[in-house]
Amino acid sequence: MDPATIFKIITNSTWIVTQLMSGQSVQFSQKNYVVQVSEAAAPGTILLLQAVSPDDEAAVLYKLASDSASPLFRVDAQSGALQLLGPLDFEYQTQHNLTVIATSKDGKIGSNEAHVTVEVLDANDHSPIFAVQRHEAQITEEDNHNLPRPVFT
Ligand SMILES: [Ca+2]
Repeated sequence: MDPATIFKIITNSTWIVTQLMSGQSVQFSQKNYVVQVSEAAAPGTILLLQAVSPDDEAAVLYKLASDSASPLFRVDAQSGALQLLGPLDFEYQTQHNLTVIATSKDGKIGSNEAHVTVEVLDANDHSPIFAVQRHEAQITEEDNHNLPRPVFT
């Protein structure tokens, strides 16, 4: 066999393998997602992840990777909705990095993962502080001189 033919066979095999590999796993619409959420946000869906299986577009299940387990987040297995479960705290953590895994329901097709960066936005969540700690005024009950008059000046 001449070298050109051998080269052609190798190239074709590589191409076929590449095609099989890419065609046989669930594919996310993006490899990396970034979402910004205010620390004042109420619990609920903050992002919708989307992955398709080359076999059947509906047969994809989503889950958080075990190292991304957190009491603050969950991923809905069916819809791919990333949900916020509790309050975020910018002062405590400004960013959360999560890995979401998509698998095919029948398990015949390879799973895939996407990375989600949740950026926490600061909100003014401190209690208001009065410059003067106590506001006091004395009003004498029977004193009806110069009314009305200011109590605080
Ligand atoms: Ca804050």
